[in-house]
Amino acid sequence: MTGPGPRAGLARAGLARVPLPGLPGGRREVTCPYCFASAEPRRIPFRCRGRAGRQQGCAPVLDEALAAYTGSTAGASLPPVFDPPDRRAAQAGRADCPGCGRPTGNRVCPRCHNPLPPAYRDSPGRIVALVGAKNAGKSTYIAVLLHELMNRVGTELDASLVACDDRTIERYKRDFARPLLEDRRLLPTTASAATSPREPLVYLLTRTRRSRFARARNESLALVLFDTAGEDLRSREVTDLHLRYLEAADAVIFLVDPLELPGARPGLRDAVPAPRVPGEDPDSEPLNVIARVTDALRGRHGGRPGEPLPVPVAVALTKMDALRPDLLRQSALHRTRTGAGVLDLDDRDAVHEQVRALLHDWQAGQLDTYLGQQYADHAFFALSALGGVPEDGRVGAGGVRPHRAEDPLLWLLYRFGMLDGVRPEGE
Ligand SMILES: Nc1nc2c(ncn2[C@@H]2O[C@H](COP(=O)(O)OP(=O)(O)OP(=O)(O)O)[C@@H](O)[C@H]2O)c(=O)[nH]1
Ligand SMILES: [Mg+2]
Ligand SMILES: [Zn+2]
Ligand SMILES: [Zn+2]
Repeated sequence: MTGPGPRAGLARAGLARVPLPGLPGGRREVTCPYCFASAEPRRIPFRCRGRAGRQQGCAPVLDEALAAYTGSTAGASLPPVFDPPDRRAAQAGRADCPGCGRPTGNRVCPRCHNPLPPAYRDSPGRIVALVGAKNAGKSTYIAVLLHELMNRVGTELDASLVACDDRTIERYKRDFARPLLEDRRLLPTTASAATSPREPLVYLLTRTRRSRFARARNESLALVLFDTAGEDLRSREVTDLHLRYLEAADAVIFLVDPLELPGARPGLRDAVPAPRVPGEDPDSEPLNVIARVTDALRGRHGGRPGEPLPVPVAVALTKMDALRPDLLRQSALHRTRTGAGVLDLDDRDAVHEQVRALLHDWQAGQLDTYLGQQYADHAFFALSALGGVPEDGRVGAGGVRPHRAEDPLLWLLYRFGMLDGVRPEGE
């Protein structure tokens, strides 16, 4: 077996709560979740609230910065944007519009003019980069993860997931929820950002934490998901927006399709078709994809090449439903997650070790070794977004039945200090 021994893995997966990475000296700047430009809070512009009911206000004008960002003038006619008149207004988060005199608290990104809601400005925006080779299951995963967070998992965590802008609501419905969850059609291949500009989905996840000794308090996390096209991670010439997205990432979810690992073939159900000849496209091999992402992350974090990056990486095997059931019986991967509203650290360790063992069995231990060298903290997961093998471009007969899809996010919430970890069996 290559890579560190099981104890080292456990220590890493054991995850004592470590100071948060990626925030040297406490980040004062706000990173726009749309264009990933960073802005000093006192320079964040305001947008006039415009006319509302009988209230007088500025008329809408074409917002050129926003139109340039969305690539369309549709929806870009809005009340004007103005800079904070003074430091006090910027701090208070309210200013009187110089055009109409009405007070406003709406703020926008200085570069792309997308809204920066107060909860986003105040709570650390956590940009989660979702990456993986073409066909790894990224788009399907986004559709299912967000649905889980809005429903079952959201209830369990006492958390609400609210879109930060109307375009996120529309796009989630049109591109993810409607085709996959309602019509049960598989999602199309995500087009390259070079041909069709993509926008991140921006949500605010707010958790109410109750404790017996203190008042309940709300904690928010801005969750920014960018559905990258696997195609775009094949070459080093990633688009500018892409690169900024990766550079801005506070955490990475890296999806790996086990069907693409040559060593996993014997472990697949008979009904699963082999997607392609292994080794046919080295650019799409998981190791090469993560290496390109790592290069981009190094761009921001700098440091010496030998130093591990502080960004936590959740590495998840997707499509676990396609594995032979006997491979997973008796295993932590098969059981459903335990613990409600907390992260069960014993379960976490067990899953991490089992996936590691699987990767080594499948001659993909290099991935483990590489991640151990490049990142201070990586954790393995195994999930199924669909819960069954699709047929003829459609979800299987039982519908979408995700298995452990939320696990990587729960771990990240734990790493971000928003979810408690417990060891039910004691130390
Ligand atoms: N068995 C099984 N297959 C899945 C699952 N999720 C995705 N797939 C299959 O993988 C295919 C690709 O999934 P996508 O989500 O489109 O993959 P992607 O990573 O977004 O691919 P690109 O957009 O090309 O980068 C789907 O069409 C399904 O056939 C799953 O949970 N189980
Ligand atoms: Mg896709
Ligand atoms: Zn912006
Ligand atoms: Zn005005």
